[in-house]
Amino acid sequence: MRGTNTFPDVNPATGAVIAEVNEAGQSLVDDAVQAARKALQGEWGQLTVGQRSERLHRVASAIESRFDCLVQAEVADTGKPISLASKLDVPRAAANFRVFADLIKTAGLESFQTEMADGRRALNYAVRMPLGVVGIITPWNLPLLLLTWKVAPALACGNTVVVKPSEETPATATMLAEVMQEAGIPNGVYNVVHGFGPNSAGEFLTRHPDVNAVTFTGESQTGAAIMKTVAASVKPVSFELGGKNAAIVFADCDFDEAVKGIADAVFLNTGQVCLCAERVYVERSIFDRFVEALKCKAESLRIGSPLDASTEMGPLISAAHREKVLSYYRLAREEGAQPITGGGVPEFGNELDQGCYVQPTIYTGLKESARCVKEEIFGPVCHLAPFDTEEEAVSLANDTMYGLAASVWTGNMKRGHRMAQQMRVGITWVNCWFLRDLRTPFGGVGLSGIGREGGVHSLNFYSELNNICVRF
Ligand code: NAD
Ligand code: 6OD
Repeated sequence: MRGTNTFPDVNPATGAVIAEVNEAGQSLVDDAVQAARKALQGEWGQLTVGQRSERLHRVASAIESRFDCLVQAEVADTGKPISLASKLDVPRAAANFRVFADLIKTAGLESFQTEMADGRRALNYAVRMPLGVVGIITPWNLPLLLLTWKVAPALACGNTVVVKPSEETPATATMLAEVMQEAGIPNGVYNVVHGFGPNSAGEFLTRHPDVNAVTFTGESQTGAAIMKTVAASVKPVSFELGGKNAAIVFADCDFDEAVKGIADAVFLNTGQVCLCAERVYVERSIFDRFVEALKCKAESLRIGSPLDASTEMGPLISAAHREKVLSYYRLAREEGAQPITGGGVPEFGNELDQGCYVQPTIYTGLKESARCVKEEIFGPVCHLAPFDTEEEAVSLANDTMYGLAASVWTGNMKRGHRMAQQMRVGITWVNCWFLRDLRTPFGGVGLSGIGREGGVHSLNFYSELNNICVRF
């Protein structure tokens, strides 16, 4: 079946259909994989590392020169505020290419001189080889940022890619193909297929025998399904999955900075960042004051049209996702939560009432075993609970099947390090949140993922190492 079916791309702020998208069937996915394989044998496969690096810088420049178009497309697809797409999503897409363009030229590899009993020696050194064709599957929350986070190191290592962006956000992955052409990336190096997961483009790609590795960002359950699919052909996988992240606030923190930081960590991108904090533990002596201050922040957030430069919070991604988030708002009440603010749907009196908006929401009073404390909601919502000791805070934060990120807020740096080193997660921030250095390892433990990307960790995933041993 070729791409004969289409599906609508909907603007979640208004419910308007922006585009009809071709769903790739098996034969279109076959063609994309074949094009990627062929490109490995062509000009792309002959480029030196320096030449590849230079092309990736050109991709970054082409992204920068299409900045406004990419921002508009990302805003229309996701409903995120234009200020956020302009500050975070599109600049990071360019930065992803620049960082890996530089790193591939400078990252060294280990070498050993081996001494043998007969007095002879051998030199061992490793070289990087591309994996081949990499299948890349990405979610809808930071579409271009998360896609380029994988495409850039994959290309830096000399691979070719077939990407399957989320069915909710097809636009910027498609525009990136034009960017690639403009930047002189040969045809077949970057390929896009659109569609869904099971029995659609996502599954066809991960199952494909000519795909050498799969890198995926999305829900933990989807990761489990993909793992099953790729198991038959023993492909390497890298998984960046869900989270139920904790923030720990000590009484000695810089109070205003912590309130601001936690408000970002809960509400940024309408709570649709895998790193968002949905569980906030606050030292008892400042608990009531902190709850009140966060409530004020939540109630002062400007919710509105993503195209308005002053908007701070847009809609959720889709009607289905809004229903999921609202079902957790209802569940929280059934589970005995005390509502602090929100819990419903804002009213605008204009076309935004057709959009997928929810109120920023805060609860207290849930048991730690409540589903709302255990399950990832992926909306602008958090539960706050008090703690009395460091040990208790560590134990509460780590009591989860996930393990993506944590943040600790304290004025005592010794305590900051001590707490951070006890977090069972891939990333811990102290007195900050989502502060990124792209050279650092990024990933999760438990249900939050397999492997690390970022810096040399990405290079190691997207390449095979061939150790060469020369006796002399
Ligand atoms: P999702 O898992 O529903 O979908 C992600 C992608 O997988 C989409 O492109 C989808 O079409 C595809 N897919 C679904 N089923 C598939 C299958 N069986 N085979 C192949 N492909 C399949 O996730 P989502 O709803 O798009 O994104 C939200 C989730 O992503 C949240 O859980 C969030 O925490 C997680 N996330 C994690 C990170 C991270 O870095 N750890 C980053 C962003 C989002
Ligand atoms: O900053 C990154 O590199 C990254 N992968 C962020 C993921 C955010 C999740 O929604």
